[in-house]
Parts: sequence; C-alpha cells; structure tokens
Amino acid sequence: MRGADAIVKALEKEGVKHIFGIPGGAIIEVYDALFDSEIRHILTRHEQAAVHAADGYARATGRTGVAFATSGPGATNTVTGIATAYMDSSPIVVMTGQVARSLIGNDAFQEADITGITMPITKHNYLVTDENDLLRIVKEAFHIASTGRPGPVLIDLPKDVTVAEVEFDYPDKIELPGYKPKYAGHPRQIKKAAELITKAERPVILAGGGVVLSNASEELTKLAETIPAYVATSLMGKGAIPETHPLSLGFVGMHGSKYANYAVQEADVLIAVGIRFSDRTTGRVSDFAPNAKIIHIDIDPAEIGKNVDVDVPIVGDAKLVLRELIKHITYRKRKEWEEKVEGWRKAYPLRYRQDEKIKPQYVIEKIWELAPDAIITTEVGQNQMWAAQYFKVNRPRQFITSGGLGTMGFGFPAAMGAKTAFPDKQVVDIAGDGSFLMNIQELATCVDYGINVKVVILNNMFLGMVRQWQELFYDERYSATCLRCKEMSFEKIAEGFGAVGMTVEKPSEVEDALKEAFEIDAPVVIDFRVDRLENVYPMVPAGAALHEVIDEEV
Ligand SMILES: Cc1ncc(C[n+]2csc(CCOP(=O)(O)OP(=O)(O)O)c2C)c(N)n1
Repeated sequence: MRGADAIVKALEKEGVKHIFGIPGGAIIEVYDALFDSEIRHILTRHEQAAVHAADGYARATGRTGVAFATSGPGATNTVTGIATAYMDSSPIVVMTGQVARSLIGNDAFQEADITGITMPITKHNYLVTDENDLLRIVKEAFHIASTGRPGPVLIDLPKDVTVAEVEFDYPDKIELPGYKPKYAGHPRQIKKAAELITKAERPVILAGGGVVLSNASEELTKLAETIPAYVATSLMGKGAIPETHPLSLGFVGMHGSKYANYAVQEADVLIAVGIRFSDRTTGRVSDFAPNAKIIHIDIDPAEIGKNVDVDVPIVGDAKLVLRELIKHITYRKRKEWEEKVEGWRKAYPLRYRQDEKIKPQYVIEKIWELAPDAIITTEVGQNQMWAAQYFKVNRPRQFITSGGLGTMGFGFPAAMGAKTAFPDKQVVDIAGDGSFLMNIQELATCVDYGINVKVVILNNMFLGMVRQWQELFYDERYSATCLRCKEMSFEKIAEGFGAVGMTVEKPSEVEDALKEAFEIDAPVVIDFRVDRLENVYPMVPAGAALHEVIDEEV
C-alpha cells in the first residue's frame, strides 16, 4: 500500500480517534488516505490552533493528541504549539508534510527544515528518509511521546515517502536502547525521604504537573493525609489534590496565596513531587524554602538539582514512588504548625474589592459556583491568574493552561481539543480580550463541527498583565498595552461566525448571563466588560522571594 495509507492504518492501530490539522500539497496523500478512515479529522483554521487542540485533547484525556500540517508555512505555524506542549510535558505527535526527498535542501516550494527548527522544542523528531522506516518511526513516536516524561514528537514526511509502496507490517516491539525511562524509585532513597518526613515538624508537599501526568493525585492526597502535610501546587499541579480539601493551600508562586507562599518558606521539609522549580513558582531561588530539607521526586533525572539543590533526590514515576513512600509513614499531628498555617489562611484570604464595576474575580467565582465540574482552559495574563486563584479545581486534568511557555491564544483551541474528547462536559475558556484575538478564527471550526465551548472574555481592553507591570514597576508608562477597541463588539464577531455572542456590563447580570450560556447548545462568547484597572494580587515581584509579597488594601 501507499506510505500514506500505512500511516493512517498505523494511527488507527495506535487508537487515534481524532486528528486536528490543515492539508496542503506535501501532505495531500495522507489526507487522501484519511478520507477512507474512521478517524475523525477536525479542520482547524490555523495550524497553531491544531497543535493547541491536540495538546488540550492530550491534557484532558491523558492520551496522545495528534496534529497534521503541510510543509513550509503549515509546518512553521505549528512551532508555538509544539513549544507550548514541550514546556508543559504534553504528549502529542505532530506530522508534517515535506517536499520530496530529491528536493530537500533546494529551497523548493514550501520547503522548511522543520526537524531543524523544532529540534530544541521536541522530545524527539524524525525526518523519514526511507519508506521502510516509516512504521517503526510512527510506533516509536507514540511510545516516546507518552512514556517517561511525556512530550511532543514530530514526524516530517517527504511527499514521495507518502506515495512509495510499503508493506504494512506494524511492529509490536520497540527497540530503543538509549531510551529507558526509570519508573520505580530507589528503595533506599525512599526510606531516607520517609525518615526526614517522620522527623519533620513543618512538612509541606509541593506538587507539580508531573503528579497530574502520572495520574498520581490519589496517592498524593493519601500521602498528605497520612503525614499529615499541607499541599501547595505549582500552576501545572492544580488538581493534584482537590482544592477544597482542608490540606490544600492552592497554588504557590508569583500570584499564589500568601498562606501557600508562607508555608513553603517556613517548611522544614519540602516534599516536591513532579515539579521542576520554575522561577514563577520559586521566586528568588536563593531564598526559596530557606528552612527546608528538600526531597525531590521526578521522572526526569535532568530536573534533579537543575534549579534548586535537593537533599534527597528520587528519580521515578510519581505514582509508584508515592505508593512506596506512603508505606513508610505513620500519622503524627503537628498541632503548632497546623495552627500557624490556619492562622495565615484566616489572616490572608484571597480577596478583592467589590464595587459597581464587574470584577473579573467575581466572574470566575460565579463560573465555579455554576459549573464546578467544568473543564477550564485559560489564556495567558491576568485572566489566567484570576482563574487559577478563584476556580477551585476538584480533579486532575480539569484545569488546562499554558504554564511554561505562557502562550496567549492557547486556551481557546485547547478548549476545542478538550471538548472534542468530552463532548458532554462543560468546557470553558477563561480569556483575556488580547489572547482571544490570537486564535479567534477557531470560532469557525467550533461552529463547523458543533464544538460547543464557552468563551468567557474578561475584557479590560488592555494587555492587562503587561499593563499591571507597567503600573507597578514602570511608573505608569503604558507603552503599547491599550487595545483601544471600545467600538469592537465580540458579540457581533461571534455572531458573524455563526456562534452566539453576549455582552455583559453590570455585575447584576453576570450570573444570569453565565447560566444562559451554559444552557445553550452552541459555541458561546460572552464579553464581560470588567473593571479595566483591576490588578492581580497578591503578587511576588519578579526577582523577589516568595514571602516578599505585595498586596492591596481591601
Ligand atoms: C503569544 C504571546 N505574546 C505575548 C505575550 C506577553 N504577554 C503576557 S500577558 C499579556 C497580556 C495578555 O492580555 P489579555 O489576553 O487581554 O489578558 P489580560 O492580562 O488582560 O487578562 C502579554 C501580551 C504572551 N504571553 N504570549
């Protein structure tokens, strides 16, 4: 059969149900083969959105997402999507068309060296130079993307490879001598960690996205309850423990709650699980958790000691390591520490000033009240931080956000991906007006395929987070952050695409508008005209330590 037919058959064997993408000349054979397949292809309106959708699909399900693009501009349009998935360790396979082998290096029409371009932002990538390698490569790509520390894998497919005759002999074994992720933690290290925890008077668990990726939230919650220890998460770790759990402190870092930040700073033992200590989480790293011995559990040995010195490193899968660790722990209440943390929780709750304008935090609180089980995606900026602060996530894979790369334009196509995987779930993209405009064309895709996501725009007519930095740290010199679009109507734009649009200007209308939107069986865009100058607090300024937090008087 044609290489193209073999690819599609291989995808079927891998259990792929949905692909997001856009065709073109170099990948047309694969699309031709797809025509006869049961796999559902969703034609997005931009390749960046196709990759974000595959990524959102992967984050919501835990299964590998798949995106297609043609050569040249199609391939280069995937770059931001791939880098976004790479930074957040999301398993996706991206297949790109390439010019025929004889033309590679000729500056042929729509030629781009996409394996060269994506080398630093993929877990692995392939240019298929021999059609006899094709099926082995597809098999390896799915294996590499989804095992160990997950990540994006790209396969570049020269057009003549997709036309060439191949025999369909899909391998069932993988031989990658240089790639053997380590899953079980070292028993001696686990014992050492348990000894430290047993002696600790102020233990805190710091959970990252790795807990979500390894489906270890049950084990993590059990560990917290067994010690007992408070749990703070990174942004990516939201959902590692239900945020309504009495031991949850929510997320930590630049816009984390004061009580979470203080608890980390005062901890005497920090149990860091599946976390890479990004600067947004640690604040000034030299003053991060200064009183703590640090236990670091991570599947990627390259993360151990990368940003923070650790006392007990454990390389392994979070789920397996936690299961073992729990066996060595006996419950011991730490009354003094509990009183201290509960004191902070009482003294420094997340709060905002309510007045006659719509407060963005209020909108999020209402979303949470009305749809606590919804899958939430976010854009990037203030909207993302308010969503992280005020939407209490109750399970892993419920909160989908671009943490590492901070990609504006991610949330909406990621919501499309999540909704494609879970058509019966409410999926809400919490957006800023700037971010939503970066992939707004996907409204056409949503309408086309009946992907009924809800977009909640916290419209401040600013690139709000940058404006906030300018207000606080650049003497109110508002350089290029005002979007000046009072006249622009997201409601009409949505309607122009065939979706439902709404505009809301009064706090008293917020709840009814959300209720109505959640009932409508169509893609809905709600333009909430929020208080334009609202800032995100608390805030740890860039370069400050986690306890050097600024807050507003309420
Ligand atoms: C693709 C991209 N370009 C630029 C930035 C830098 N940036 C971070 S937040 C932000 C403002 C976002 O504005 P908006 O989407 O309106 O959200 P708000 O902060 O107002 O909630 C910008 C420009 C980014 N994160 N991503």
